Amino acid sequence: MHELGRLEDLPEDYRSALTELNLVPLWPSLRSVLPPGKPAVRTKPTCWPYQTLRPLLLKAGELTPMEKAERRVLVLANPGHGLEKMQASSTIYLGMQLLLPGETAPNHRHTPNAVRMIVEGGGAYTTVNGEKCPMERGDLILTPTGMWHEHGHDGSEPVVWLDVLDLPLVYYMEASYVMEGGPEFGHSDDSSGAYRRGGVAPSPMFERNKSAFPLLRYPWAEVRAALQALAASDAAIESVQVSYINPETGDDCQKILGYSALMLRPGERLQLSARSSSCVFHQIEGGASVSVDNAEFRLGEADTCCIPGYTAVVLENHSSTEPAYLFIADDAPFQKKLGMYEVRK
Ligand code: GTQ
Repeated sequence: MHELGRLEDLPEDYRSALTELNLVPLWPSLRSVLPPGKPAVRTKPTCWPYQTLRPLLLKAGELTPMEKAERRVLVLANPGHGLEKMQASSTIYLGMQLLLPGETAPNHRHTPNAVRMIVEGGGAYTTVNGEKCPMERGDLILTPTGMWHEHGHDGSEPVVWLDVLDLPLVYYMEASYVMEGGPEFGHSDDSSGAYRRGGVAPSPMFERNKSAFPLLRYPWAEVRAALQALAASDAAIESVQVSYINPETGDDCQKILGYSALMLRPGERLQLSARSSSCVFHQIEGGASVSVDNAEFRLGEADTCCIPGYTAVVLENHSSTEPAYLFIADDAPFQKKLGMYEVRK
């Protein structure tokens, strides 16, 4: 590739004339916006061990009352983007949220899509457009774009969950905003009860559910059982992995970020090809290592890490007796919609 002309090569008065007219020469910056072969990624492989952040999150519970926080969250920020950007990758936002017994986080809705992966505690719930979704360890609860949601806690221990949002992307689009309040919802569905069994879907009076988000809560007990059944049904399967889907359409459960759960069998080592999507691994049960070229993270329970796109990953379960369960979030659905998703073998 040719070396291109630099800004300094241009006469000062020419550069000022351009600036005056809001004009910029492309060639000095062409290689940085279109680098050869592979994009420049700011996202750095980064790990947030739960045991190190937990005391600081609980301390936030003492320092900042709910009225002063609305959402009491410590953001898992990627240093490659600058911590003030509050993003784990170019598209993914991660936050650890704390709710103490008796507290509530007020009803609101916003344009970014959110999900919650419950990390610890019991007795809390999120109410999404009137559907009360109990929060138990490992459950995934959707709060999709535009749906009202509030959090409450009737239990006796602090509750912590991992928020995953497409906020960086929506903010970049200049489309991020929130509305407070919300209407009264009367009848409350139980979507995770309605879609309990794979292969069948509710069809009252021969009618199927046409809502964009028919299922809002994916209980960990069901997902774990699905992984175990999958492992048992096919011992030769390449990876024991399930996607969180819209059960009416089979599509990803949200439009921008995708979610899956993976079981590493005892002693299993899994090589994941480099994919264009950035991703997040959160350890639900057991332990696993997540290795890339220049980093290795040993995840224990509730630890979270993020990995940039275009990066091959090796996952390994170092236990010879216990399975390891990982929750994975990535921006593959978004990239697929744009026609930019790649897997590099
Ligand atoms: O719980 O609604 O981590 O609105 C960031 C923004 C959580 C929430 C976050 C939010 C929420």
